[in-house]
Amino acid sequence: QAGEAVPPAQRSSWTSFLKSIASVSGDLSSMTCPPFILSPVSLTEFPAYWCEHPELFAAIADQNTEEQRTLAVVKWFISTLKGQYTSRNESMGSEKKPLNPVLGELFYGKWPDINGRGETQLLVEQVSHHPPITAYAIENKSKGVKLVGHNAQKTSFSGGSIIVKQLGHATLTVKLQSGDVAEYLITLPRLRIDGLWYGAPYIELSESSSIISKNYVCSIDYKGKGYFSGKTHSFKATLNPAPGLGGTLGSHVIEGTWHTTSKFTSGPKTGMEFHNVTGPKEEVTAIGGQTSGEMGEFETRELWKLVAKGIREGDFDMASREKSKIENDQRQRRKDEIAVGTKWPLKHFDHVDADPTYERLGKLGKISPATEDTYLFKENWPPIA
Ligand code: CLR
Repeated sequence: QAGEAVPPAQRSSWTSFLKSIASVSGDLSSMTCPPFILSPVSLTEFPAYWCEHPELFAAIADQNTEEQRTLAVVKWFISTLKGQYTSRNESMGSEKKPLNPVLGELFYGKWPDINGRGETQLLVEQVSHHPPITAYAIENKSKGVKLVGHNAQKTSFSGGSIIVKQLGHATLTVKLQSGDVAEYLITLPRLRIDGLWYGAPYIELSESSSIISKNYVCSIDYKGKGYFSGKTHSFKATLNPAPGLGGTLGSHVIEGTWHTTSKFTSGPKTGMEFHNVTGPKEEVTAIGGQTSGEMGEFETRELWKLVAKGIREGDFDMASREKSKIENDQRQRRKDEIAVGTKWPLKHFDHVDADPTYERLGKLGKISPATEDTYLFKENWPPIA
């Protein structure tokens, strides 16, 4: 039945929301939703999903061969998908609409050093509001592993589902003992948000994404119920030596479901387990980026404190009042900037029109578009003045 999972008082507002998304396409972030579907968490916190298995991130540095290192990168990547795409269902009962970050919004965090794996730092900055673009850097300095990326979404509506095309990409770099740096270009899958009719949205991944280095091209295909294995959240990763290479580099195929386990189904390791995320994850510890160790006014949890409180406690009047304050303040800032001819300065990133790494590695995996703009990390970890 339509709106089955929606509180009765919000059903008509849910149906009109569904009607409006069918007609608005492109950017869902600024649409008004009924309260039951609001999440108290801003999108600037989402990059933390990249490292909820810090030991797998660190392990990328501990491999002896390029083949093993590539497998470690793919294993870390696949192991992040459960958090990225199912964790709101687990913690809040369904997918929800995150808070739409303001320009310059910041989020800092870390995962502690346990068992010598080293500390991992996280830094996120909202680098654009219209359209929403989030840039991030994650680094385990003692291991020499770093991920820098940005993402945006383009949404459309099809067959009762929201289709989200992810724009942007990430680059993972590993400092090798030899002094060389291994680079991996990471592209992102397409999302379909199903279950809207019932008011219980959830994500399924579709199409494919890639992980490409100068030695290997890994392409990952995603399917839901009724495809390959008929199981929800299925994937198939195919690793092949980059064009022109071969020799000692082996090929591998891995199949399974990304929210549980997978194994090698072709290649020298056939039959062996590949990834397993049925165990616990490690949530990020948020930290203040100020020299005092406190959170500044643009740091996510400080900025949205009262809105989040309102959503958590069911005080939606307060939530919307506080949200309007933030939005009005933003409008005023943009007006003032226009009046004096300045632009909001980004703290941690520089926008550039082309990314040579993306172009060079993208070519090996024949990914499109052939070129993409990017945000270069200024390497200025907090505390910041
Ligand atoms: C952001 C980047 C992360 C992975 C990720 C997971 C969930 C996605 C989110 C991204 C972007 C925003 C998103 C969200 C799920 C729902 C939400 C698409 C890609 C939209 C804006 C809200 C739709 C509203 C319905 C739930 C009603 O690495």
